[in-house]
Amino acid sequence: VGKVPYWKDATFYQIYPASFQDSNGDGWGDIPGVLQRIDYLADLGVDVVWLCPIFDSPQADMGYDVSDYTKIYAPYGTIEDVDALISACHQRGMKLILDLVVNHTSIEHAWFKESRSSKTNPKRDWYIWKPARYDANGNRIPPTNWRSYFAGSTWTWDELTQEYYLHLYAPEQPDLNWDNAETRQAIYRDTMHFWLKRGVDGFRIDTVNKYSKRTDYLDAPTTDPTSPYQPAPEMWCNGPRIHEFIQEMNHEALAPYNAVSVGELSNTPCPTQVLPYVSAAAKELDMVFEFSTIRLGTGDGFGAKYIYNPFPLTRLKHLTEKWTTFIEGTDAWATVFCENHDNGRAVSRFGDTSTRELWARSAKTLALWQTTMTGTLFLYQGQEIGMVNMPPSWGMEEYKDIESANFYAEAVKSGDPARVQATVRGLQILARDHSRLPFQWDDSPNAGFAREGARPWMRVHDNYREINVARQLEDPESVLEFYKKALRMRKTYRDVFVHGVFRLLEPESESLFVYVKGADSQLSGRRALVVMNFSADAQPCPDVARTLKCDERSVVLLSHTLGSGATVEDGVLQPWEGRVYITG
Ligand code: TEU
Repeated sequence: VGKVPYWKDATFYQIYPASFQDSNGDGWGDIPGVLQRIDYLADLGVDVVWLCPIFDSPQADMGYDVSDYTKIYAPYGTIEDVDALISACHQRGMKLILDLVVNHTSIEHAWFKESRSSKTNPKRDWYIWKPARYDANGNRIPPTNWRSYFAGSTWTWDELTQEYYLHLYAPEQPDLNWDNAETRQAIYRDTMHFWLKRGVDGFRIDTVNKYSKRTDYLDAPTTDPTSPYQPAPEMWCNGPRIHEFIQEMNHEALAPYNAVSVGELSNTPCPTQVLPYVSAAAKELDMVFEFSTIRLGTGDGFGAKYIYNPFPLTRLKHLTEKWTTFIEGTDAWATVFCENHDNGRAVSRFGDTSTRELWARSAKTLALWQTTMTGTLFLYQGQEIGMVNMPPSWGMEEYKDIESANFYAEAVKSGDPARVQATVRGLQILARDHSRLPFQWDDSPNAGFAREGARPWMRVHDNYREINVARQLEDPESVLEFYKKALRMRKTYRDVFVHGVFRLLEPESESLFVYVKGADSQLSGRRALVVMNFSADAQPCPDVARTLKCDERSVVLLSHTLGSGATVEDGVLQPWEGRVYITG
């Protein structure tokens, strides 16, 4: 591997600031709290910190509704705190990236307040306004039948000027009109230039494929007869001018600062539509998140997102293969992740939490999977200690997310008890809330997230005394210590893990996840064999380990210590056991 940009080899760590560390007892995490924990991140092996939105916001969608891009939401701290965090990261050789949310603003943003004030306001065209339609009975209906991501219409009627405005997400998140060049310039100036000049190193770019909408505003075909509103992502994802806009953004606001970028690409088929965004020659984005793996188990179509859809291991393997190998022979780059703030916890979804032992083993085996894959690795806070979903015994009142609340309300409104039950079950596995529970630092009241007596904004998990950082730091066999080892292994053999080719073996197995990583595409040089048992039963170790001459000496990492007297050559993989061998 020759000289490559730092972000390819880097381990990124996503912080959800409201839930990471509260420093002042208000039950809401803050930037001084992140500063207190910065050495923890450095020790873990983090290279780049990604901070979810900290900007001023009425918090209709946890800060993904920004009312001022240049101010910090007061409970998070001050702009000086951000400066201090930038320095603290840089002093430790780490970088800091912020979340750029510019598909939409909050309704409280000054631009929207102006835009909605009159049809002739100079900023009217900065958002997307359309007149009403009327049905056969003369009732006013929205300009199109589109369903928003958070349920209901994508259009909200504004009494003052008697028009609808577009919002792909909540009514509190009106979409900016990127077709207006003045709007785009304001976005670059007020968000990107502002923060890059202050020293941040780049951005995770929210909903990056939705800036360009189709302009014909057609109704979507009816796929959900129970609702007046229909899924219509083809109307606003990967639209006609999207690549022009992102190239412009890169040219005017990323490249001049050498800023790193990772864009969020939902609803984008891989590889055909993904490649144009991340091909280096296109000069658009350094990296993107493609969602097919992390969406496993979600129901088909928008409205059914929380109707859980079980999937076989072969599906997980197939998607992993597809998303990893699509870059081979191209100038594009991939990302590796299995958690973020919009999905349930990986160990609860892909692992096994039925016993303490299986929880630990499967959390480590998932760590092996992630740390051996090609591309830039992203970890989400708490993943490294195996944090799990909320207990199923918790009621709906513990779910605070707007999306969970709206999907639940929609199910209740349907009057169909089976749908309510299925939605609750789906939310217990998939809700965005699970990953937003307070971080579990230690066994003190409030898990060390907030001081004793504080009231955390979300309930602390019942299991915080068993699963927490302090306890895992003392235990060399803990999930946390395992992550550290696996991250070091990833760096040591970066040629095979970060940069290598991927060849899936045993593709039909529903229990084993086995692959070879090679430093070269002929697999003639250094190789790694990754063998993982994704099941709670012991499995015969595949013959390939022998064929590739993998033996005890070539094992570099084991997910758990073998029982006394056992050796890796016994030919048996214990439940949820994972092994990595290096040969060649
Ligand atoms: O998410 C964008 C998005 O389309 C989905 O991936 C998201 O997970 C949501 O569940 C759709 O149903 C981004 C942010 O990550 C998310 O937290 C925000 O709510 C959203 O944008 C709006 O800004």
